Amino acid sequence: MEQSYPIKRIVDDEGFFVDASFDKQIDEQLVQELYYHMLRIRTFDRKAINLQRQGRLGTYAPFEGQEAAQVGSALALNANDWVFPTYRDHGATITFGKSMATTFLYWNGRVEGCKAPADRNVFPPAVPIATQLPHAAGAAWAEKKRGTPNAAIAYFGDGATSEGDFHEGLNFASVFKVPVVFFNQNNGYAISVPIEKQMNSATIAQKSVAYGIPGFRIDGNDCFAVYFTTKEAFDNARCGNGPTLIEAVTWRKGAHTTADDPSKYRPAQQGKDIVDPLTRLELFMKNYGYWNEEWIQATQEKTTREVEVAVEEMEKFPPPNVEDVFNHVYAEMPAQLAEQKEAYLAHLGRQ
Ligand SMILES: Cc1ncc(C[n+]2csc(CCOP(=O)(O)OP(=O)(O)O)c2C)c(N)n1
Ligand SMILES: [Mg+2]
Repeated sequence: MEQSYPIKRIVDDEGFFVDASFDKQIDEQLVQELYYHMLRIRTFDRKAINLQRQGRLGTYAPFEGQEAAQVGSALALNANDWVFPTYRDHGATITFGKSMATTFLYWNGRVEGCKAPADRNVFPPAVPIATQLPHAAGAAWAEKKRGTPNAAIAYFGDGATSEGDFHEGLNFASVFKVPVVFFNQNNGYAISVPIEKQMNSATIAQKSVAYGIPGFRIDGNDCFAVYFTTKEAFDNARCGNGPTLIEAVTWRKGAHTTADDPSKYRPAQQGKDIVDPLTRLELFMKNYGYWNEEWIQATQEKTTREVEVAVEEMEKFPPPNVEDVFNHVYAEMPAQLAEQKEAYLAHLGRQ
């Protein structure tokens, strides 16, 4: 099966075309868009880790290493599509249009951080693994019934394929031929569990056969392979051809979250041979005449500034109302909870 699903690449580790037929579809605008967004979310990601270490942000799930998978897929969407992310896909949601300040708020435990921008359909990150797959199938079904050209994307990890919701989402979507793209980021691990202990099949892409839908296995660190494959899947979805399963093979460079220590379960050398997705795009830019030192410099300054402004915005946000923890659990507050609320407020000296 690994032979039936070889990893598709457009550009190799040295930044040279494997498939030069794509040359005609790649222009400066696309290259710069991919680079800008990948650098932007990397800057966000590294800043978030620093903020967490300084006690200015809660527990955070980093995505360094997965920038090409997240940006390449998000740039293939239309503004009216639906995005169903996990807790690791804020690179994709920021690229799609969720603000960085709102995303920081989410990682500070603020309910306001779950809010989608007015002009984008972005669900809050799904923490319960794979629950967003049936949601995405449902949203896509609704769009199909309404007769719109809109589609949905469900982001999920390798570990999510072991959940019942994976089957339910793919089965429903394929039976009803709904416009949804199941975008898997196979980053090798589900917390400390390596993929080979997670499943018995050689690839995730081959699971598409069971649902009678197209499946692609791509190099998730090749932003062009991700972008063009996701675009093709969306074109198909919009034409009424139903769902696609994409397995983007990538690598989580860092920890599962800031509360995790991967040195406890990952061999030190593992993943060291994988060329960083941004480095790969830089090599491509140098090889094919897209490298422009001035533009790179300006983009670095711009993204650094954007992240700084977002941090300021997050830190200026009014403090949370502690009563919210109690107020929004039940329509009518049970006596026991009312008692706990009263005791807590008294503890804070507020009663
Ligand atoms: C239903 C459910 N079971 C268990 C967990 C605990 N959990 C949190 S993240 C995670 C691993 C998920 O791995 P994967 O799907 O590969 O995504 P990744 O974190 O690698 O992006 C688990 C098991 C959970 N959040 N939800
Ligand atoms: Mg994983």
